[in-house]
Amino acid sequence: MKKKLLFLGPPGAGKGTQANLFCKKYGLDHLSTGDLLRDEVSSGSVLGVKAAEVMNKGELVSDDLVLSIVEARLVNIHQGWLLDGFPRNVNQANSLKSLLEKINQPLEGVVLIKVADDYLIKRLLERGRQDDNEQVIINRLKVYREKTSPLIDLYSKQGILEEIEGNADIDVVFSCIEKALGG
Ligand code: B4P
Repeated sequence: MKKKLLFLGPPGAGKGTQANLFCKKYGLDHLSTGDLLRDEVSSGSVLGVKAAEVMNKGELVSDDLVLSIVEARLVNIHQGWLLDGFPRNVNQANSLKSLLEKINQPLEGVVLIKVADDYLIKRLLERGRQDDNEQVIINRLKVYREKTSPLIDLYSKQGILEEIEGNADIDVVFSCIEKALGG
């Protein structure tokens, strides 16, 4: 089973849901930039207040902040890790590449979880997090298409991309991911 992984997909595709299950079963460290940013927001720090403003509009938080959070965590993990929600644009992907070269831990697999927009909007409205209202969701989908989706081509060209249909029961999606990663 591959142990240095990245989960990619539109907002609400189930990256967090699947990453949690996968990390529990295979003992990987789950590094979710969304969760880490929400922790920063809850702490009430200056950075957290800034991040909340951006997240509540459905925009991406600054690359510098996200990168500093990821780098601080990743350098201390040696068993295996799963990046969830990072990278989210080409600049973050390039920074990740340099970081992984520096710590000599090459990326082994990228899982793209695909779900059509109609289902995503419905799921996120049902979840009802602070940034889950219709106008913000539509902006998050736009940001995903413009900034994150170019990464699909980038990882596909590297031959490490696995595409998974995410519009199915959670356990069915999980089995497909396991199979794709060699489980
Ligand atoms: P994230 O926290 O990454 O959240 P997400 O993309 O909205 O959701 P995810 O795909 O993880 O869906 P989940 O499993 O929860 O990002 C939030 C914000 O943080 C971003 O908009 C951005 O502002 C900021 N941010 C994060 N990373 C950043 C970065 N690298 N750079 C800059 N900014 C960054 O599932 C969603 C719902 O669907 C849940 O209710 C779940 O129960 C349900 N669900 C899951 N799988 C299902 C299934 N198979 N069937 C039915 N329902 C399902």
